[in-house]
Amino acid sequence: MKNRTGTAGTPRIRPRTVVLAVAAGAALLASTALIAPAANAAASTLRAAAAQSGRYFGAAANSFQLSNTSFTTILNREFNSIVAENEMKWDATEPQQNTFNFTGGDRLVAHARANGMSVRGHTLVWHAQQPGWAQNLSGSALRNAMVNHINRVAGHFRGQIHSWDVVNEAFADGGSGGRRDSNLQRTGNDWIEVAFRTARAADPNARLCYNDYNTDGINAKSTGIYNMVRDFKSRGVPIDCVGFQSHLGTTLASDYQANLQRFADLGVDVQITELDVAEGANQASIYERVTRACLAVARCTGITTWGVWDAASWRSDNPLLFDRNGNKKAAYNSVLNALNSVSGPTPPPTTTAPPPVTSTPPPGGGACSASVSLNSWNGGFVATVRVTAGNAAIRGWTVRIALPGGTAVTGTWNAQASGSSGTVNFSNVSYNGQISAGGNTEFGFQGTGSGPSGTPTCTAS
Ligand code: 9MR
Repeated sequence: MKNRTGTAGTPRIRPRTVVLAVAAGAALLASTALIAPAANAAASTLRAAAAQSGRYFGAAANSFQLSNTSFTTILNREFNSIVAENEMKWDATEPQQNTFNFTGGDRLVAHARANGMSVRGHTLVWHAQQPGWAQNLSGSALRNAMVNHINRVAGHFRGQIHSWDVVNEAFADGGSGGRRDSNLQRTGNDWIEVAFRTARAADPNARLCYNDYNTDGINAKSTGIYNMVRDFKSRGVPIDCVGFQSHLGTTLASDYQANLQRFADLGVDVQITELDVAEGANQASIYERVTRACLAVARCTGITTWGVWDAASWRSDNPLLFDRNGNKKAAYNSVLNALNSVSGPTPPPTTTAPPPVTSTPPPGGGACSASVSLNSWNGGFVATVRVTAGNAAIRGWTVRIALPGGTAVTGTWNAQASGSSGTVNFSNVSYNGQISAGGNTEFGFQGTGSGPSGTPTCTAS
């Protein structure tokens, strides 16, 4: 019997001791809190078991739950990733246009940092849970508001998010394989790629994911998303991962794993992002099959359940791993055993840390150059500017860009702008002035009107 129920930190009994204990009789065995017969002992928590193959195991949470110590005891012991169930959504973070509220999200991030957890960001843009003011916008006003929202929210959490759900649920259900109609979709089919490019500039170290449901096998909807990801990869649109929400019923598609694999084969990570499974006879086995599918796909980097315990689920059918009293369910054991028994391929390392800070500034006097890549639509644009150092390291830079008449800069990230129209100087901010010889950094700005067309000049200090 390989089942172990001890907690981390409890002294392990070596195999030989177990043999002696068995010889001493069942009474002694029954009173032994922890039995760890294998030298290569399996992990006793979800987070430790997932970490054996370099994966994370996460849960959705709300900041108010952090005041409940029964809740945090389980959260901290079992999970090493957290996602805000609601508090990083558009309605929560920007209740009035350009007025931001990060209270709940900040609290969750602080809890994660204090407890060795990474953070999934959910979600920058979604047709649902928009604040009322955004629901009433359309066209370029909505597009600009979306870009501003991404800049401000991803900028606020910059360097602290492992993966962002940049766009959530943009594809239609049913057999069309096409986009869902929404106010965002009506701003133009390129809204998704604009969102990804904007997010990349706002937080260059976050993995950028597309996230959706009813994608739990090879079907029309998942194929529509697959085609979008393939197109993005071929055109250099920055996408790093696809989230499979996996809100599951009483059956699981036989090609669940094959579907994950075909996305991974496009060169993106895949993540199980909102897992919950209907209660009933199949609950434990479906949880197990999903876990094994992730472990079998090298680029499946982690699993998140949509909540910790049944009491807090958005569903009423007890779909999580812990019951309403916080007890481990059969489904918990099936996931833990699956994580422990499969030594799946290790996912590639993902970059989560902010870039290292050089302690000694390089000597000044080097040269730099700048190039602009533009994403435009009728009435607005997002410009991403790459600043590249010459043969010597530089310690600061200013990029001078001439804007056409009628164009106004409405937002800048990773740089300080001297003005908003005419010829504008964009200078480095505290963390991106130093560039090593031949290295580069990026900043961006958005605006109304048409974007710059001339070649920018770059001056190094
Ligand atoms: O669980 C979330 C629930 O508390 C919210 O009321 C609801 C609307 O914002 O969103 C739920 O989470 C959803 C997630 O954000 C996106 N995928 C589907 C999830 C369940 O509805």
